[in-house]
Amino acid sequence: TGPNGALEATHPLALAPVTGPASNVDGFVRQFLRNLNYERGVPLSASSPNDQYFAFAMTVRDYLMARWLEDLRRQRVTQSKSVCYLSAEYLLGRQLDNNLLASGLTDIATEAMAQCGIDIEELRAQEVEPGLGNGGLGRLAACFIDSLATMSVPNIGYGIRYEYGIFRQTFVDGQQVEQPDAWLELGSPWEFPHPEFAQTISFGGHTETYDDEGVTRSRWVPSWNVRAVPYNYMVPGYLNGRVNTLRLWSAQATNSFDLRVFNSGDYEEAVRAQTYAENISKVLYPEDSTPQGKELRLQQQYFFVAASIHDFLDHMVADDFGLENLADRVIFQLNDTHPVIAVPELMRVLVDEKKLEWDAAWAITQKCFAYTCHTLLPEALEVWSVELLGRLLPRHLEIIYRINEEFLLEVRERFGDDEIRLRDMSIIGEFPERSVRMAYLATVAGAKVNGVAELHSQLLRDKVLPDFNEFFPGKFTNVTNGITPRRFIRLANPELSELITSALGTGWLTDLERLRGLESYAEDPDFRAAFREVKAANKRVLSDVLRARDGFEVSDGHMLDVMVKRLHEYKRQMLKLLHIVTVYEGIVSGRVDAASVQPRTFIFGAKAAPGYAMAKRIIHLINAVGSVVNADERVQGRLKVLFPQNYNVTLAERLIPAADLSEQISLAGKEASGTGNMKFALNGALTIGTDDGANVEIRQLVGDDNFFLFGMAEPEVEALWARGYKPAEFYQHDESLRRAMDLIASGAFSGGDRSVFEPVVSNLLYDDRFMVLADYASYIEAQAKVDAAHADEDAWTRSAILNVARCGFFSSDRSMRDYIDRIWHTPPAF
Ligand code: B1N
Repeated sequence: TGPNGALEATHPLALAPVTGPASNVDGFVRQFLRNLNYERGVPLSASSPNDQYFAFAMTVRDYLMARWLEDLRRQRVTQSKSVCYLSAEYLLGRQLDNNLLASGLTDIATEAMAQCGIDIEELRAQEVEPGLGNGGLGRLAACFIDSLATMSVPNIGYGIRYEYGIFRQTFVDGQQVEQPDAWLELGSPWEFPHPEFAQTISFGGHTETYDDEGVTRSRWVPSWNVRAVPYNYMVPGYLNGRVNTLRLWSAQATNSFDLRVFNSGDYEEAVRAQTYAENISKVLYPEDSTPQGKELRLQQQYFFVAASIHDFLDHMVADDFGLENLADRVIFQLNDTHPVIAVPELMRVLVDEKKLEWDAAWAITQKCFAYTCHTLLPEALEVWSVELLGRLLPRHLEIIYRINEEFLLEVRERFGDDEIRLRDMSIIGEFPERSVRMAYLATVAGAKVNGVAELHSQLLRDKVLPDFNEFFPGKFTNVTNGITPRRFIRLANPELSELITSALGTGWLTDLERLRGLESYAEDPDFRAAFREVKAANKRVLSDVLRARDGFEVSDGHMLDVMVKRLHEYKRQMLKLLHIVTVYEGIVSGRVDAASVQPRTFIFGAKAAPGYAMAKRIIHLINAVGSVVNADERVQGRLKVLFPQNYNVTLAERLIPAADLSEQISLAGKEASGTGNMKFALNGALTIGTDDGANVEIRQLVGDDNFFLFGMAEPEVEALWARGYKPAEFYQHDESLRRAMDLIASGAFSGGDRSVFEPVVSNLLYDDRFMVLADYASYIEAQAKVDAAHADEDAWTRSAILNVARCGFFSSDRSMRDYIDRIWHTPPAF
C-alpha cells in the first residue's frame, strides 16, 4: 500500500465521508482526503507528491473560501472605494506557505500531514512559483496587495496570466541559456477561472463619425477581437480573515475571430488565427527597464487594462452609482507606464459609449488615475510609435491627440508661445519618429504622480519632468517602496522571527516600527549570541539548498557577500567583479598573503534580458572568474564565487536571511529605489552601498556607523559628466584597478583567449556609462572597512541588530498607508 498505506488502516477518518472546514487537525485531514479523492481522483495510497500538494493546497483554499466569497460580496454591496492596481507584472513567489501563514493553519496542517504520513517539506517543494514579473517592479506589486489585504483595504490587483513567466535561466559553459517557464504545466491549485465573466477586447480597424440624434459622435469600428478570461487568485490578509482578489486575464480566441476576420473557409487558417489571439497572454516580456516597443507588448497592455476597466465598471459599480462620482468608487493606480493606455480607454468608454461630454469625461478620468514612475533611465521611458498605436488602437490615438491638444492650449495660456517648452511638454514626440510619450500622458491624466524613494521623487520633479512639476503644483509626491514582512521576515526567516518575538512579543509583524524595541537588545551579549546563532542556522539552510539545487558547497566561517538583482550595467555587477578580481590578483601575484585574507563567499544571482548582449557577457565573465578563483589552490579556499542559476523569489527567501553583506552599488541617480536593499537590512545584513534610491533612506535610518557608504553622490556624478568623463584616466592612475582590468584582458579567465571579454574591458575603458571606474577606488576602500569591521564579531552583530531595529519603516504596510494618505484616500472597509 506504499508509504502512506498505514494511514488508511489507522486513521479513523481515512475512509469516512468527508465534509466540513479544516479548522482543526481532524477536519484538515478529512478535507485533505476528500480533496485527494474527489478533486484528484486518487486514494492516498496511490497519490503522487503532486496530487498531495494539490489536495493540500485545496484544503487551505477551502478554509479561506467563505471569507473570500463574503469579501467579494461586500465589495459590491458597500460600494466603498477600491484600489484597482493595474500592473503588467506580479512576481508572487510560492503561495502555499504564505496562505498557510495568513490563515493561521500552519501548525494544524503540519500535524495533519504528519498524521497522514506525509512530509510537508516535500509538498512545499512541489510548488512552482508563478514568476509573472521581471524583478523589483513585479515583486513590489505582490508586496502591495499583501499589505492591502492585511490592512483590510478593498483592492483588486489586475494583471496578465502569462502562460510562461520569466524564463528559467541555465548556464551552459558559463553562459546564460533561457528556457521557457512552463509554470502551469501541472496546473495551479490557486487559480479560479471564470469564463462566464470574460470580456471581449477589440483591436484594429478604423474610426468613423455618425449622427446620434443630431449630435455628431465618433466611434471605433475594430477589425478583430479576443476574449479575455479572468482567473481569480486569493490574496489573504495576515490573520485578519480578509481575502482580497488578484484577477489575471488570459487571452482566448473568440468565435468571431476566426469566422469574421479570417473568413477564408480555411480550417488551418482559422486555427492559426486562434493561435494569434492566444499569443497575447503567452509570455512575459523579459526586458527589465528597456522596453523594445514590440507590437505584441502593446497588445498585452491594452488587452489587460481594457478587460480590467470593463470588469470593474460592469460588475463592481452599482447601476445607480453616478458615473460623475466614479472617483468615489475607484482609483486606478498605474504601475509604471505599462498600463497607461487605460487612460484613453476610460475616455473612450465615457465619451463614445456612455455619451458623456468630453470635459465631463476628462474631469472624471483625471480623478480616477494616479501614476507611479519606477525609473530614471531615459531609455526606459516607454514610447509608442504613432504608426503602431494608430494601427492597433485608432480611436485611442485620436483621443490622445485631443488630450494633448487641450493640454498644450493650457500650457500656452500659462506660459505663452514658448515653442521649445511646448515641444518639450507635448505628449507627442516628433523625434526620431512621431510617437506617444506614455509617461507624459500618465502625468497629464493622473491625479498624482509618485516616485518610489525620496531621491528618485526629487530627481523626477527636478530633472525628468520639471516642466510638468511647474505646471501641476502639488501633483508630484513620493512614496518610498516597502516589502512585506510576512514573506520576507516571517516566512523567509522563521528563526529571526522567533527571536524577535521572544524579545518584543507578537504584533510587530503588522506594526513593523515596533522593531525599534530591539535597539536596546543590541547591547545584550546573550541576544547578540542568539542573533549570531540565527544567522549561522540560516547559512546552514542555504548551504543545504545550494547543495541540492546547484551542487555547491558553502564553506563554514565565510562572510556571505551577496549581490542579487537583475543584471544591468547601471547596477554595476562589474564593480563587484573588479573587487573580487583585485583581491584574487593580489594573492596570485604574491603581494598579498592568502592567509591574511578574510574568508568570503561572493554570491551572485541575476538574469539578463535575452537580447542584452553586454549583460550576458558579464554573466559569462562572473562564471569564468568563479571557475578560476574557486579552483586556484593559492587562494586556499578563502575566496569563493558562487552564481546559482535561475535566481527567483524562492531562492531569494533562502539567500537573504543568510547574507552578511548586501551589495547595493548602482551609480547614484540610476536605481529608482531598490527593494532587495530593504530585505537584506531587515534580515540583519549590513549594506555596502552608494547614495542611490532607497539606500539613502536606509543609511539615514541605520546611521553611518552601520552602513558602508562609498562612491559619488548624484550631484558629483552630474558634475563629472559635465566636466567630461574619461574612464581611461582612472585606469591609468590607479595601479590596483589596472592590474584587475589587465588580468581580465589577458585572457586569464578565458583559457588565454583575449577576445572573449575584450568587449567588457573596452566598454569600461572607453565608454563606461555607469562610471564603474570612477567609483572603483572608493569601493575598494569601503570593502577594506568591511573586512576590518567584520573582524570584530561583536561590533558587527550590534550593527546588524541595529539594521533590523531601525528599518521597520520599510514595511510595505507603511508604503500603503502613504499611498492611502497622499493619493488614494481609501479607508479600510468592511
Ligand atoms: O522598480 C522597482 C525599483 O525598486 C527599482 O529601483 C526599479 O529599477 C524597478 C520595464 C521595469 N523600474 N522599471 C522597471 C520593469 C519591467 C519593464 O518591462 C521597466 N522596474 C523598475 C520597484 O519600484
